[in-house]
Amino acid sequence: MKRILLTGQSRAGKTTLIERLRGQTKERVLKTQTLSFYSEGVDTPGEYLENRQYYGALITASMESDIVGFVHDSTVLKTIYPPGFSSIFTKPVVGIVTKVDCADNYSEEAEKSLKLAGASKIFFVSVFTDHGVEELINYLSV
Ligand SMILES: Nc1nc2c(ncn2[C@@H]2O[C@H](COP(=O)(O)OP(=O)(O)OP(=O)(O)O)[C@@H](O)[C@H]2O)c(=O)[nH]1
Ligand SMILES: [Mg+2]
Repeated sequence: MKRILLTGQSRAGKTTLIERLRGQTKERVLKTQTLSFYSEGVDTPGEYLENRQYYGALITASMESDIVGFVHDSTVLKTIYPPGFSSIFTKPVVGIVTKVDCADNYSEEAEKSLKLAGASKIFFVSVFTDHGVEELINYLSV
């Protein structure tokens, strides 16, 4: 399985997703305080994307992964990803739109901004309903 580094705003659902990829079903995850390395992926705090001074740490951490996932909460309209952001990484970048089970859903806008940021493929997932999770796991498995 490819090892994926997840970045995205605070509360975007990165840790919940990583736990699912790890086969864990925790009802509650704690706020991520620092980089967390697992064989399935690398979890990062939202602050690493929100504050530019951490970009270097994200780039360094991505060296330990095969692929980078730009995570975007579908319930949030505003994007944090600058256009072309994928170019700071030397690894392929995919987009992951989370929480698609929620009624307030800006998935289309999220897809557009993730593509603009340079994501080559976009996944739509909900860890709560498991929508799209299998597709992501299959993608990471080949
Ligand atoms: N409705 C819904 N909520 C979700 C889903 N995935 C995560 N959440 C909720 O979103 C909130 C934030 O999830 P986290 O996984 O902690 O988010 P994070 O991106 O790791 O946040 P930081 O560690 O602060 O960067 C939690 O209350 C989760 O239960 C989902 O698929 N659907
Ligand atoms: Mg987290």
